[in-house]
Amino acid sequence: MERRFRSLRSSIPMLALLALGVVGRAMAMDGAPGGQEPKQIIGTKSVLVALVKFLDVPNSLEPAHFKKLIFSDLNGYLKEVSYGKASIAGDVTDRWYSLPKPLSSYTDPGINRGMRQLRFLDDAVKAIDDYVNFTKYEFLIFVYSGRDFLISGDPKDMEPFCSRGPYRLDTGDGKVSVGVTVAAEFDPLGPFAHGLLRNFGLENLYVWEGGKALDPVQEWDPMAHGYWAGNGSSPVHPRAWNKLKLGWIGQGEVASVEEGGVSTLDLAPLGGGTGASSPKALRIGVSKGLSLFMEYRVRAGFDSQLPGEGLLVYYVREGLGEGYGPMRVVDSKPGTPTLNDAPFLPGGIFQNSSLGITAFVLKSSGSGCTVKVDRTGLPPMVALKVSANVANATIEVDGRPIKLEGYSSTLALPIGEHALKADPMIQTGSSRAIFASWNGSLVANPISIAIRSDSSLIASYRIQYPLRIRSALGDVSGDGWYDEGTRARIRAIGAREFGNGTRAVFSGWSGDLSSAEAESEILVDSPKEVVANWRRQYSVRVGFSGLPEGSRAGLWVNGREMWTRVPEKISLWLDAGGEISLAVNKTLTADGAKFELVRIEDPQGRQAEFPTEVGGPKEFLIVYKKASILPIEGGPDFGRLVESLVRGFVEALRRLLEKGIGKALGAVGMPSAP
Ligand SMILES: [Ca+2]
Ligand SMILES: [Ca+2]
Repeated sequence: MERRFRSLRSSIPMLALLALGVVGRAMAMDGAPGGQEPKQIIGTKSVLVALVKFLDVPNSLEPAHFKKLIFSDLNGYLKEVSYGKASIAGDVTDRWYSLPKPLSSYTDPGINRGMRQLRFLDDAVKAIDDYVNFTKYEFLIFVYSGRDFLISGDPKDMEPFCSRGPYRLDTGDGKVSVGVTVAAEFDPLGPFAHGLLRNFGLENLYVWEGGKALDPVQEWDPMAHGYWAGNGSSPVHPRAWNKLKLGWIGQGEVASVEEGGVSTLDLAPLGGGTGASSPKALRIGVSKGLSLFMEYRVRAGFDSQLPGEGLLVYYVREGLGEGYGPMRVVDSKPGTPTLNDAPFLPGGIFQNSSLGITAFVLKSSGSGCTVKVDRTGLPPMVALKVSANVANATIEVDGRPIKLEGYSSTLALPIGEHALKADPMIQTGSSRAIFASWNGSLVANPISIAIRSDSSLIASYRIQYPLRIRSALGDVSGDGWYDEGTRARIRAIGAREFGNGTRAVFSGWSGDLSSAEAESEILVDSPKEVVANWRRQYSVRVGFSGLPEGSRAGLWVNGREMWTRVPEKISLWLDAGGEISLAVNKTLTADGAKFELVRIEDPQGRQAEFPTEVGGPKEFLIVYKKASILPIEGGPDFGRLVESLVRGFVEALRRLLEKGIGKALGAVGMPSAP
């Protein structure tokens, strides 16, 4: 429906001046320029709602509907937009009164529009005159049965109209001067509001140019398309210029800025009710008859169906007269065809360099808008707030270093391109900060930005903390700087040999981390220091001599036997300073022969003894020699005896052999002598 209203409304053709007042009855009905300038509308105005039906169009709605629509809804609208200064009261006729002719008599295209309207008015007045005392009312609202041509688009339907200011009517009660609104039975609130405001003297804001109706205001005033907001259910507020004329805004509620001056001021929402203490508009008298207005519009109350919100800027040229476009809205986004996005939002700049006026919208909220107006005519300056998430950062602006006061500083810069460079790194006590981005997303540094309005830039830094790893012996990795909150991986090489029979073995982390794992994680949420702990160990190497290659040789270490195959050595690492018990077998058997321990030697071949405490790297050679006879149980003395007995026996046999009994001896299988 909204679209249809729009297209119908904006296609209304230019119509001839209404020819009603041939003598002293100058009147302009809706759609035709003319009429009287408004007077102040303060207090309660008397209104008659007269219901009239065409001969051939029965009514559908009852008087009660209009009692609510006019004296509740329209009255509510009036009270809101006038901040309680104006209201209406009055009557609705007790029933529908019949017009003498059918609908077509009032829509006949063969008769000019003005004459049709006059015919309707005359017939309507006559239809109710016997029942109504016209002198009681300042405003007449005639409601005709059926539909509104502006909504239906059907040329058989009648089009509403209204007078600008009061209109003189001849009645049975004499001549009366009343505002006249004519609207359709099914019309929503909007057309009634529009009609009454025009009765108050406000002018239509369409511009008639080249035979076409242009709309330089669109949705932003009920005297333009704004009375159709919400499909006509929520006509918007008249703009401050109109409210000034009706006395709803006082001159004291309108701010101004002198030529050459700069001023920052708050504006209350135009529809914000009576409580707001800030000015409701800003008016700059530019030249005789030409003013620049600024007002703040938000979607609230009857402005709830506005197409947008923000600071509305418009020019008003007084005295142009209706139909010549006294009011022109400045489109903040001229790249889009409608004025729906016309208001300026925070960060937006209105500029008219030929008038030397610049306005910056600094901020806005539901309760107000802060605007800085500069009439110096100088190149406009804007405020740039530079912040950092670390204290006392230095930011270079156009090559000039600016040390921030704490976390932020505000600079005044001319509108245009500026280069900013943040310190790549800031050292702060035990931590440091690394530049990350501007405003959380732009990583370039330096950065070049176009600043058109008061802006802010935040340099974001990543905080880093040191992780120090102390290690007296072995190798470690992971020492360095980490982003705050990182889980750092640290690692100790399990063991490190020094090449001299000494090595270090990792035994765990201490300090800010307690762990036995050589590879560990630590949360870096502050400076951290970790100590890698190590045990020193010495190598003990034990070799064997005098034993056949491949034979098994053992070493007893703390009561447990380790063994090797000759000539491989036994090699072990022992904790420095520890007690140790080492031993070797006194006798061994290899290849069926017995070997007995001769002595323990050091690498220099000197007699040595096993240590009882690990005081350094050691190397030993265990010297065995082959025993002359098989081992016999019973002790070394007995053994030696047996050995000597065997030796004697063998010697005797050798002698016998030499005498020719060798074969017999070979069969015995005796071992050969060493
Ligand atoms: Ca009468
Ligand atoms: Ca636009």
